[in-house]
Amino acid sequence: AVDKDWWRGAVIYQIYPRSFQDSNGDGIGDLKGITQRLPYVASLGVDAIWISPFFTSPMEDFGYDVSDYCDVDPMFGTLSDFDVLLDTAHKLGLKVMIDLVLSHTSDKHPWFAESRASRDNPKADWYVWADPKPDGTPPNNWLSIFGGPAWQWDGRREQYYLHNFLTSQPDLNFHNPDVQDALLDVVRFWLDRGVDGFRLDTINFYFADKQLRDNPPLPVEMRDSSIAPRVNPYNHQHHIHSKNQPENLEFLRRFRAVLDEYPAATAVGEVGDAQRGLEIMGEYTAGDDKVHMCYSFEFLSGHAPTADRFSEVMARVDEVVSEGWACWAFSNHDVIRHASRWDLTPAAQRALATLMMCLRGSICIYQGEELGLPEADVAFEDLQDPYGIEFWPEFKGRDGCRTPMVWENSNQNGGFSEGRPWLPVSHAHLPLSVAAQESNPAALLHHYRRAIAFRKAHPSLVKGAHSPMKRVGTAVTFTRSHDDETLFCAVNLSVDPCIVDMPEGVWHQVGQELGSAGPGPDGKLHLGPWQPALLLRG
Ligand code: TEU
Ligand code: CA
Repeated sequence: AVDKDWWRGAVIYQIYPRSFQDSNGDGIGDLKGITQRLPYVASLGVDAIWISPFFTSPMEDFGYDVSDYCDVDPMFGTLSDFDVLLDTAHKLGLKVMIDLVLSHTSDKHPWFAESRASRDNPKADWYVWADPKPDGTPPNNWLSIFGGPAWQWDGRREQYYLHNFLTSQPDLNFHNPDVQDALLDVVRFWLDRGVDGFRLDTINFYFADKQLRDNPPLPVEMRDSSIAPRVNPYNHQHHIHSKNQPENLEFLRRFRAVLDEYPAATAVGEVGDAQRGLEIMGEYTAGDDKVHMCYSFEFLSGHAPTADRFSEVMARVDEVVSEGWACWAFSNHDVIRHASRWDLTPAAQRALATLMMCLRGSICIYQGEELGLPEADVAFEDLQDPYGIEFWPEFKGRDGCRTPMVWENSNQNGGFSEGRPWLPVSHAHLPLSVAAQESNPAALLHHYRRAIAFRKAHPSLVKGAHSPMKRVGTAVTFTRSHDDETLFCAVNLSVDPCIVDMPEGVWHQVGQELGSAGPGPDGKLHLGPWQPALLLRG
C-alpha cells in the first residue's frame, strides 16, 4: 500500500538543475546529468528530491520564468529524459517533487502574448492589467521584489501589467477562474506523468487585491535594517494588498482537491513573508485541505543560529502552526549558503545538521550543503543573476549559492562538466568535493548521512510530537515522542561548553555516532563545544 503520509517529516534534497551535473558538455546541468547522480542522492538516505524548474523558459530568472509548463526546456533535455529520471528515482526509493511557478509566467508564454495583444481577446483578463493614473503613472505604489515599481507599461494595450518579480515575469490574474482551471490542468499533467508532489513557488503571491489599493509604508520597527534601501525599497512597504489575499485559501482548496485524486501526492508551498511567514504557514497548512507543508524562511536569514533564535522560532510555531506542518531549510538557491552566512566552523555545521534532523517538520537540504560548501565568490564579469547585476555591489545576487556541484577534485570543473560551466566552479569548493569527502571518514558528508539515518531510525523524530523547545545556557533542549518512543535532544549551539540537567526518569544515551554526550559522574550532561546529547527513554 502507498504511504499517503510519506511527506511528514521527510528529508527532501533540493537540486538546482543548471548546476548539478552536465551530461553533454555544454556547461549547463541537465536532466540526464541528474539521473546519473541519483545513486549518490539515494546514498544520503533522503526520501525525496525537489528539482528547481526545468520547464521551457527564456531563462531570464533561470527557469522561474516559464513559457511552457508542460514541456522540458531543450537545454535540460526532453520529456522522455524526465520519464527516465522519474523511473530511476522511484527504483532507488526516491520520491520526485517538481517546482511549479504558478504565480507568474514568462512574458514569452503564449498566454501573455495573447493577453497583451488587445483589451478584448479571450485571454485579455488572464494577467493583472490596469489603466494608468490620469498623469500616466502606474495604477498604485506597489513595488517589485527585484527593484522598482511592480508595474510595467505596455504600449499596445496602453495599460500597465503587474509583476511582483522581474518585468519579464507578469503575474497571472487568479481572480479569473479560467486561469485557475488552466493551472490545475498543469498540475494534473505532471501528476499523470507520475510525480509525487510539488514545491509551489511564492504561493502567497497568487492573488492581488481586486481594487489594487496602495500599500502603506512598513512601520519602521518592522523593517530589516540590514537591507540597503537602494537594494530593496520593497522592504519599506507593507505588502498587505499585493499578496496574502483571503481568496488564496479557496484556490489552495481547489488545488488540494486535485492532489487528493492521486494516491500520495503532496505539496510544499513557499511562503516568503518577513512579518507573517509563520502565521501564513499556520493558515495554509491547517485542516488537511490546502497545502501539506509550508516552506519557511525563518532559518534562511542572517539571524545567527543561537539557542535563543531556535527557541523563539519554535515557540512561535507552537503558537500559530499547531495544527499544520513546517518545512525547514538552512540554505537554498536564493540565499547565501549557511556555512558562510552564519560563519560556521565544521563542528558548528555538524551540530546544526544534527539539530535539523531532530526538528519537527519536514527538512530540505540544498545541494552541496552536505559538503559544507561556503558561498562562492563570483566576479562581477561572471555574474548571471539579473537581481545581482542590478544591485552590485551592495547586493551580490544569488550566483554565489548557484555555482556547480563539486563531484571530484581531480579537474578544474570538479567533474560537473567537460565544457565551460555557466558559472565558474569555485576553487575553494574543490577540496570539499564528494570524492574527497567519501574517502575521509571525518568529513561532513558522512555526518549528514549518519544524522539522516538517525532521524529515519526514530519515528518520534520523523512524525512525533515535541515538547516546547527550551534554552538552557547556550543549548536548546526538547523531547520528541511517538507511540512508546520518547527521545530527549539537547544541542549546544556554541563553542562554549554548557551543562544541562538530565531529564526526569530513566534514559539511555544514543547517537554516539553523532558525537552525543552521556551523563557525567555528577549525573548531568556536560556538552562540549557544539555537542549534542541524545537520550532515549527507558
Ligand atoms: O523566490 C521567492 C522569494 O520571495 C525569494 O525570491 C527571495 O525574496 C529572492 O530570491 C531574494 O533573495 C522564488 C524563487 O525561489 C526564486 O528563485 C525566484 O526568483 C522567485 O520566486 C520568482 O519566481
Ligand atoms: Ca548540459
